[in-house]
Amino acid sequence: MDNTTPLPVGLTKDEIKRRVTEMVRTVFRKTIETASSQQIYNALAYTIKDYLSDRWIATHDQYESQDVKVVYYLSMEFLMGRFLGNAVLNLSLDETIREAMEELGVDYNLAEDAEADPGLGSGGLGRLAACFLDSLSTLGYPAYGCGIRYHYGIFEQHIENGYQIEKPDNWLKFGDPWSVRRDEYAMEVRFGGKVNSVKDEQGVYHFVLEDYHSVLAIPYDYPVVGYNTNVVNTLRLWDAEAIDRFDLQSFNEGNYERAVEEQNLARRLSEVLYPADNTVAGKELRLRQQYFFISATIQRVLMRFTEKHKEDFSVLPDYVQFQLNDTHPSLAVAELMRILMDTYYVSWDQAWEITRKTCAYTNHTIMSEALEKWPIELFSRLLPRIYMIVEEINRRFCANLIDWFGNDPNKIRNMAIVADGQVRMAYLAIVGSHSVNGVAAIHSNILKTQELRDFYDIYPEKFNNKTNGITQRRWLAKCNPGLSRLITQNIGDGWISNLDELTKLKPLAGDAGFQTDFMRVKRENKVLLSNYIKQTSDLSVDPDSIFDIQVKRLHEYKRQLLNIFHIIDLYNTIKMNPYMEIVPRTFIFAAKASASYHRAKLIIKLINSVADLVNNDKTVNGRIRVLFMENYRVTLAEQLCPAADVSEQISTAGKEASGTGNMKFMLNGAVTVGTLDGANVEMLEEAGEDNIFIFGMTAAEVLALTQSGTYSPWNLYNMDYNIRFVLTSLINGTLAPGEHDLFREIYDAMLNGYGGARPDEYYVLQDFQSYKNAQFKINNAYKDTARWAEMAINNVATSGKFSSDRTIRQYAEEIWRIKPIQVKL
Ligand code: NTF
Repeated sequence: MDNTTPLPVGLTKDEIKRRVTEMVRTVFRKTIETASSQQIYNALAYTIKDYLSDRWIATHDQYESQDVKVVYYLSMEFLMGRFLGNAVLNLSLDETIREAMEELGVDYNLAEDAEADPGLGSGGLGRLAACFLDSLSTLGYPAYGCGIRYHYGIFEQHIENGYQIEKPDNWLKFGDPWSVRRDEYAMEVRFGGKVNSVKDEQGVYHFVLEDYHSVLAIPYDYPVVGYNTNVVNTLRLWDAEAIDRFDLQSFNEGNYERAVEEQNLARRLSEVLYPADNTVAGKELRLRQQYFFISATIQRVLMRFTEKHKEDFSVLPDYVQFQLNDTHPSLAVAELMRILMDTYYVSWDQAWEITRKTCAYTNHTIMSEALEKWPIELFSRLLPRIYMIVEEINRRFCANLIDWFGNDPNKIRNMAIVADGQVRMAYLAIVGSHSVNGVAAIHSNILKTQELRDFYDIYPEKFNNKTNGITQRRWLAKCNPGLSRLITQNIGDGWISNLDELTKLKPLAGDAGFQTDFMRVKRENKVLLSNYIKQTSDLSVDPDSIFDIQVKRLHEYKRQLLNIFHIIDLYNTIKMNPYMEIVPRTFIFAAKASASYHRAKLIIKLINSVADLVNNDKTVNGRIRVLFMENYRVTLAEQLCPAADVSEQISTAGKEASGTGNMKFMLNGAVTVGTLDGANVEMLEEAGEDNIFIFGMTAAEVLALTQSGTYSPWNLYNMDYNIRFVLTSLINGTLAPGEHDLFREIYDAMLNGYGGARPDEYYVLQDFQSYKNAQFKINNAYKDTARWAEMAINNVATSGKFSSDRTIRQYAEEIWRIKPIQVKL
């Protein structure tokens, strides 16, 4: 870097005022007084982006000059949340901006609120990717996030008459101030066609694709600012356009529609995110999207590599690592092979060795509905050359299997990458990678001993665990200023870059003064949430009640049903003992259901029906309140986490790979009620059993019960009066006056099985009593305020392990083998 041109290091209050005023004037032709919040927000965003550009450029200069190894985190989803607040926090500009805005007479909160929340992900997998990017930059690791610039993110959820209604999420409506469009790096991506072989001058045959159609991939780069560092990495999202924007000939012939057809076809590629989580839709467009961003990314990476290292691909793994975020980017394995062989004439064996050293795969779920398999017909039609390569990978792999296991046709058929008319993407990823990891200890063990056991047998060295984490910058420093301040006052602010420092809070957990401060902050956060609820849904909730929160995707395995059944049971109990004393509780739900997931949508309706019943019943008299908040998204999670007393993490043991919401609530001082599932297991290890409410079957018990084939919900129904009462209320009109059969499907699913599924597949009834006991203990524990405060503080104090900084360091050291850089300005 040329150090004769000094780079600006600080952005002063006056400079911010000047730039924002100027921007509003030149871009929107407004004065500060007349500009809308939206316009102020845009001006601020441009100002900050402008300011961080020097660091962004310096970071890339550093990559170049040091010729460092870079990790490319390949993901169909990046659920980033709003940019402005995070960038401002990480650049330590928060106070300066607030002051500047105040002096300009601008309401900064309104301006911040004008930013759209880009929902380019559907749940945990996409949010994890976003936390990882924050940690990568903060720790100074050279990295790109690579994905798709969907024009529409996950749908906006409205609740009408208790039902989920989906509306398109046009997050780009007011512009996209954080991105930089990089036409100079546009890539051509080819679909369809047929494969031919042609002889080169040396008489060697090579495969070429003919009669294909192409799409142009255009990268939009977004800055990822690290905390307290000059490192700014890049999130590169590819957008699709037609190669010939306009078919001029058709246009001249008067065929206007033909002329724009190409463009429309191309644009569909990056139009919308498939909003499914833990399921696959199996749509052709989805496979196109996958190849689109993978091909563009890998072409570009190899192009950059050859600029430096010519065609010495043997060292590619020393400079490039691809991390496959679940199976969605598995095509990377075949695409890298294709380019190495077809473009650079690398031999199969060498290309294969390079590919396996360069790729690594993370598994995020064992739900069988989420296993990606593509029909051969579709795959080979859309990607004929890629299909050839996958077939050859498979042929060689199956030949090896015979060496390993002898000729065992069942084994081979079970493990083959191509079998039963389908391409199995997980197996392609495993075979083509040097690392396969799960996302929590229990999950990684299940992969080794059950789901991927055959692969573990042949590749034990590949398997490893990387327990998920979350970034404390967004999930504490930014979203919970009250608690952040309190912590910093007591132990300093080292926790923002080293979360383990929170253990310094341990001695304070029993300190009466600190407990009082802690509970005061919690109450303030609950008041803030109550006000927001009042504003948005006109419901009054009592900030002195227990805030009991379950927010996550709506999925049967996550068992929102268990929660709502317990609420129905509590309601029944109050009805029978009208003077019963319980600590008032506010049960809050928020969740999006996949648009085509009928059962999940019915559960949303059920929650809302229970809310109607409970909230309007005079006997209940406010002791319990139930609330379904619409349109769950990052921004809403940021408001909910600080205000939670109880965090519901109640999936059927063995089903939730890790969970990350569980960590956010722990970090913000909620006490968890949870099963021994996913990262809850490790939360228990960290917090100790006195500070968490564990209930229900273990994963081993679930497995044993399933295998025994003896589970009988009818027995529970007959033996347990409360269960009978809850289930009966589903079909006797209590919950759906005039629509008796509305929830019969759920009743049937519980007792008889519905649509081919086992009765009560997720053991809601089996765990019911144990859950109820845990809830009863919570009620009693909360009465002892000092004890409760101690538990909550202990949770914060022991949450250090769950920083994504720890996770990323492990990926970097154990899988990617990359080193941090330092960027000087
Ligand atoms: C999710 N998986 C898991 O369901 C969560 O338990 C986990 O915390 C996150 O991944 C992040 O690892 C998925 O969203 C998917 F797509 F794999 F199903």
